Amino acid sequence: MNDSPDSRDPKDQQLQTVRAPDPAGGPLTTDQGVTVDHTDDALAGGERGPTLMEDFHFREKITRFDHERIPERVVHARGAGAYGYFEPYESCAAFTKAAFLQDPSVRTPVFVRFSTVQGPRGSADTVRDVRGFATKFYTSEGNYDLVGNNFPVFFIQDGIKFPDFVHAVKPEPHNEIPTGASAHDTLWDFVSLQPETLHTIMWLMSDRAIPRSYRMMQGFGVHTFRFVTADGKGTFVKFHWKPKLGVHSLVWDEAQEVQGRDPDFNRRDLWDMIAAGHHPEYELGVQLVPEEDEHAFDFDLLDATKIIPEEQVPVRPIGRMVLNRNPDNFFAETEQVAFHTANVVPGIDFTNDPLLQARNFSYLDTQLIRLGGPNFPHLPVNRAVAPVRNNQRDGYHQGQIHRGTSYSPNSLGGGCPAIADPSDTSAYRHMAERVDGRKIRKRSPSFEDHYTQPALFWHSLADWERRHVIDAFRFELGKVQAMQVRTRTVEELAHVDGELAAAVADGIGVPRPAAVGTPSPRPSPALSFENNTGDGSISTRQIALLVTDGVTADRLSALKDALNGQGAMAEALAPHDGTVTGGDGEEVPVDRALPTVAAVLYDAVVVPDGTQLPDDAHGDAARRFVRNAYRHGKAVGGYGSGAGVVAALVPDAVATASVPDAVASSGSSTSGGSGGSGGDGPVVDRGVVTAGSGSDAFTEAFVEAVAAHRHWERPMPRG
Ligand code: HDD
Repeated sequence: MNDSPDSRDPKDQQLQTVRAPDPAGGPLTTDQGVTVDHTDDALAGGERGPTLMEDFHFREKITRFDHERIPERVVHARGAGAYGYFEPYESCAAFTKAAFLQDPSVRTPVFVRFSTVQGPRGSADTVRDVRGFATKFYTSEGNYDLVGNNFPVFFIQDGIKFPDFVHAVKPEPHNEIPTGASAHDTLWDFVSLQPETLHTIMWLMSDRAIPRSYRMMQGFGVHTFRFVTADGKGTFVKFHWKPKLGVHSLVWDEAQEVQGRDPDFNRRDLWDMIAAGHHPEYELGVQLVPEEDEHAFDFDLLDATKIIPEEQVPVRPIGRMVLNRNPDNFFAETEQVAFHTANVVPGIDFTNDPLLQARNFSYLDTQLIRLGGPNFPHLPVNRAVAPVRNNQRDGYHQGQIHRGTSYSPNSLGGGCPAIADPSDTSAYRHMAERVDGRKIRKRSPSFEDHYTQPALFWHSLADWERRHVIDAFRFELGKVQAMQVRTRTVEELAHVDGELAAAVADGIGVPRPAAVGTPSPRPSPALSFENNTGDGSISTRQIALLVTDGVTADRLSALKDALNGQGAMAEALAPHDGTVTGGDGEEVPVDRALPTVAAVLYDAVVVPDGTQLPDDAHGDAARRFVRNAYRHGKAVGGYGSGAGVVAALVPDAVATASVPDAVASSGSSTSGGSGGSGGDGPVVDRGVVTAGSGSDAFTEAFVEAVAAHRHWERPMPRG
């Protein structure tokens, strides 16, 4: 919470008026404000007697507890939220009159909720899944919700199929297995029968589905929306969020281990970074298509299973969003926030995308059951900053005291609230799009091509990304019991790419499908991770420095300072908390005890000069740490005697090639001492950086290896 009233944004000021009184301000009370002096024993008829009905404090306390839970979201139940602001780079008046997109000096408060889709509230963060990326802009013209995902496409084309899709992907109905995962029969049964899912399934099998951090993934509005100018001119628009830190993923093997080591991995990361002042930042970009070009594409703009390749219509940056404040209370804010695709402001309108049209019904409907009635817009996190005046009344949990009449027109209430004057350009007016047609239940033929864009995605990936996609298909389908479902899915994949289908078939024990004509569209480089690496910094990267008694203290602290100076978060990990004794007898502070963490929770590791890895459980833990970091493609560094330790731990191909001569001989796993002499290096091989001493050159090379995120050329665990 920002406690300085002057620096609070308008939303924070509003929230301040409803923050509960300071608990330190007086004694415990009941809900009625009656002071309580004893809350550990219920009122009873005698020391060993029955609890008395008249104990109103007991009854109130238990009743309130019994009613603490509300239904979780039917999808996107697991999430994490944060406040922040959005500011446009320049006026967007040429294509939209939306007030929050006009003035670069005006910051609009936002609340963002990130989520997984399939799992329940308590499920793990690092499952293979789509991530929700929902933003509520508290604009001066009312709330605007951009309820997007980290994929630019969706599984189905018409919202009427949403319950079918969700029933298929959710845990199986008889045993509620698996939690948070799509690797089961019903999802793949649905996919194999519903080719429109294929494009999004390709994204789901890619590393996009296991983001390293909510701060390192893109967001997409998915649908084609409409911008509208003050003079009523419409332009089709697709929204893109691009993270400043680039798009980065975990390795699947690692993601699975993180589920056990830290099920809160992504939400903890978001919270900790905001708390530490490393505010996540995203650029908002738009793809704009003039109305007259509506039919200029070989797909339908209204089809949410399609992207507009960025090479065809470039993404134009229009502003940035910074998340800088953690909520005060998870339930009150992150759980009770209610997004709705129909929360739009003047200047932003819908299209006839049938998925969007369905959503415009579903989100309002779901909040009524989830939040218990129609007054959820008054919940603090949902309240608009813009003034709200209307004749909506009563209902459960009415939190406001309305005065005067509640109908329109009225004369007794002075005609208030007045209807906006026709000349008032700030009023929301739907675009007067011409609608003309017969009532019909039929998918447009322009939605029929289900294979070209999955193939476009496939052909746009780097080799290592494709390997991961194949492995993911093999993993997921390998968990499917029904062989006919495996076979049917592979037959569908053959329409995307023959080699992909064959590679998957070989892994899951079904025949390779017969060759079919697969499309080979021109790749879209923007789809590959390799072209979304961000600012190339090591900001917020978690770097483990493995230390023990004997570590060379001055080099260690120079390295730590250098890494932290570039925004990384370097931590000294030792077998125990407290301090270790450096080579010259100095006390070296320990940030964390090694047994409480694991390599999968870090982005990189260094074995500094002087660190001892004896042949015991502590040494084993440290060795496992280095090997795991290596296996998952992370930067691994060693200098002085640490270079030898690294050499002994990582496979020969890397180690012997990369360790400077001067230190190769000191490379036993129990080596200590004060480091190598001469032949300083550094030597760099696929992200393994070794040097005779911890010089600035070592730091520089190591920073570069960390900035690369992962070194995919290394052999990685498959599956
Ligand atoms: Fe949805 C939640 C994103 C299609 C019905 N959806 C929800 C959330 C996100 C999305 C990010 C979580 C919001 C939060 O954090 O509270 N949904 C999408 C995207 C879609 C999409 C990007 C396709 C482009 N959704 C979709 C369809 C329907 C729904 C087609 C129904 C016809 N979605 C819901 C819902 C949820 C929801 C049932 C559950 C909780 C909630 O709304 O508030 O109404």
